[in-house]
Amino acid sequence: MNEQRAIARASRTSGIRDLLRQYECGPIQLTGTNNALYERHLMFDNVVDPAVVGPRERFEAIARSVRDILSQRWLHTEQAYQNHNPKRVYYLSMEFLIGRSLANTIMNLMLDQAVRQCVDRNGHDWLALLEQEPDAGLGNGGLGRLAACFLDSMATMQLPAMGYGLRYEYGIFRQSISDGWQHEEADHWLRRPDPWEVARPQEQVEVRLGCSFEVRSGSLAVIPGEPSSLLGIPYDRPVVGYGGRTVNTLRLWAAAAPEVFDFHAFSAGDFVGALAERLTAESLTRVLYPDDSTSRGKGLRFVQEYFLVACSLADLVRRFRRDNSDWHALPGKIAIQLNDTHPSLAVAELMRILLDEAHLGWDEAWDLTRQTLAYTNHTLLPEALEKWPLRWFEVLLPRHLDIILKINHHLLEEVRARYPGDAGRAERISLVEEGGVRRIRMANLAIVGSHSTNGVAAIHSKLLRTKTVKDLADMFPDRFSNKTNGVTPRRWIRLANPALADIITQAIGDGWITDLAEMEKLRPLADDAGFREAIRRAKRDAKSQFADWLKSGSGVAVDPATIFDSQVKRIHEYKRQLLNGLRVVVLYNRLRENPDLEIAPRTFFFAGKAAPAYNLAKLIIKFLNNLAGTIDGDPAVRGRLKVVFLPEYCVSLAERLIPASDVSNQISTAGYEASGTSNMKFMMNGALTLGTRDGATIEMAEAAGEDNFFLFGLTAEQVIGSQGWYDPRWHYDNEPETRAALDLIFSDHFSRYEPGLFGPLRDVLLTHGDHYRHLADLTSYLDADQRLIKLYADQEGWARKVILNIAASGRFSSDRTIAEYASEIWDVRPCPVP
Ligand code: 26V
Repeated sequence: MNEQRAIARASRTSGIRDLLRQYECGPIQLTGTNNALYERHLMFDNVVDPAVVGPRERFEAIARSVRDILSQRWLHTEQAYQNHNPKRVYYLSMEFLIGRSLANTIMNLMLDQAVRQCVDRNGHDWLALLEQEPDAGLGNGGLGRLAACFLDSMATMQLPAMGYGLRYEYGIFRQSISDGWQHEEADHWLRRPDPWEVARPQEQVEVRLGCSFEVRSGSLAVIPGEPSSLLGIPYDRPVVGYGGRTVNTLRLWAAAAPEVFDFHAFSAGDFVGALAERLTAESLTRVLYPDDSTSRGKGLRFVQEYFLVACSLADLVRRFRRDNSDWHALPGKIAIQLNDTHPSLAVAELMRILLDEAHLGWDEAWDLTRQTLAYTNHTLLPEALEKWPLRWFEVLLPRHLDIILKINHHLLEEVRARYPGDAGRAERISLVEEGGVRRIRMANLAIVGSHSTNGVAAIHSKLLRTKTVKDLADMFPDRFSNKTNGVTPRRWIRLANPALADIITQAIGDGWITDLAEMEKLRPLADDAGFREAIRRAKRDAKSQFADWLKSGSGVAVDPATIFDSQVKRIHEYKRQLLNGLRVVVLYNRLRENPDLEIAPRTFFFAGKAAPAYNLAKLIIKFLNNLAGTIDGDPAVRGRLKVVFLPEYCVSLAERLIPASDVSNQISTAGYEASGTSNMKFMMNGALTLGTRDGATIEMAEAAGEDNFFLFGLTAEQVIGSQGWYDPRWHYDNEPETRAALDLIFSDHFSRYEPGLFGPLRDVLLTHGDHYRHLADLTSYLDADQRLIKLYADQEGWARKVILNIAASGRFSSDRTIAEYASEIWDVRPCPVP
């Protein structure tokens, strides 16, 4: 922690102002006068007259000007790393959910004041200009957003780190809602030139595959036995640390066909065929897989994962070899973190490089591989644990299969030696799942082939160790640890909620921005009436701003005087948006039964995407939308209850909604949500949590004190223990409010023109055993809700708890998480850029 504090202090002394002094165009000339950076970009990049440009050109010109300012610093950073040759971290991830970059980069460069002044002076609409930037939606949800927060923390803490990912042309699909149903549209976020990326074709790498591909009637077909190769073209994006001293790199790979033109096919008249090959190669990185729980049958996804691994390892080994002649130095110079099993082919690829290219012996290669790699698990859902058919390895990666089978051979020998006669254990630990289709278990490969395996919250790490991969944890207990997730306070407080950030800074100084533990200093201010009023005012303003934005963009009117109660995340049965829906139906029933009931008026916000093939999740979206429609149309509850399903949940929407929320719903079935990270963002922004004892919510409640949380429901042990006997019918038969809510839904009250529409919900909740325990938790959810509403009536008491929550949120900064990875897994230290 001391180290983290020192880093924090160092990065606060602004390096960027020195830089600007060196740079010919200081901040004042960023826009405005002749010859300023901005106008030069408009003139020379876009060839437009600055007097008549639209907002998109303005956005591009400002972004390019900002990039100019940081580019020198970006070069210096890489030079410092080359000069000092420190141990570096490489974060391999199939997803980086970055969102927008302009305002965040300007903030981290500490140029916000200067840019705002210039923009205002020119009479431009800053907010409209920011809206021109598309979200870089290169991820599905928590796992991808965590990777983006980690990059921010690593750069802020001046760690020599780099992210590696894929340059998807299409990010997570765009969601629209029509007649209550989700529709997916392609997110062509790169349609316009992206001002942040720098293509580096001179650093391309070649990836060899054991087969070829062709496009047959729209899908990719494999031609076995015909080896082929692909090119990986790197596109670099700057990652500016807070204070602007370090600018790290996120390197995204795009696939391309090798430049060898098939002259044979060409001269045989197959010009189109030869070009089609190019298109086939390029299609590999075309699109992000939008299903975050299963990869079954997705051959293209398997090739994508190998492509990421092969390109990144080739690149980082090339960099390592430039400065180090001895392969044995590898783990002293490089730490590779695998973000879930998605890049876990790295185990076999690094072995291949060390065996076939470095010509090391097996034992040496194995040692170096294990010491270099570390793996993070992000889910215990069995359907999300990757297992790839062995047949795919045979066709595409035969050498990797040899290596994996040899690793397995050694592993099973060790198991048999340590546990003689325990065939069941050997079968469970094996890297190969036998049965109809033989598959490689990627989590087992990642655990066996690395020196560290971690979960992302205490409860998750414990369940991982004691349940999901118990046999491996028994065998290698020292490899397992916990690293509770965190989020960056730069984007999630300072950028998203500047009014709150200013109030906090006025009270305790600005040290919290890079050392969130300082939030503790707010604790005594819970008893300060003036501070409580300031906090309340910030929330009121954020709510009004959100309401204005919603009204102007979509026409939907919400009342900022109502309690804003939010649940925003991917739609999944285990996250239980349906439980939240049932709560709303119960509250609605109470008002229908007793129209004079005094209740605090409330607005319930839902947002989130369903995987395109997850029909039940899509039906849940439809249900929530119908609930919204019916409640809107019912004069009995008008002005007292409102439900809003916000379409197209993304980083930018989270930045608007979270600061405006009073209540955060974190209500997964205990034991299923690995950590959650929106829970932390809500806490920092002064929302109180209604939640189950799951994921990091448990640690958040511990930090704030359980009386400052609204916890309810079964614990993970109780969920596991209820497996033999749980019967949702009991709740239906014995709880009048539960029964009335379900009866209302199944009477088609919310589906008047679509009778029977919600039959599948009845099946899930009553007929098929309610796997996720909705009915078991509904009454205690309502009790917790009641307690929360009671507190809301006492505005001073509410503000007190809000402050105590913000004060306790320090532990949930991704800086703390990264400090733990750096010292306990990576053994890397900051490398300050002079
Ligand atoms: C899995 C798959 C399966 C193959 C097809 C594509 C795909 C894409 C993503 C995933 C990952 C799902 C795991 C995940 O996102 N876990 C979330 O990680 C967060 C960060 O650690 C954590 O806060 C959430 O609780 C956890 O659900």
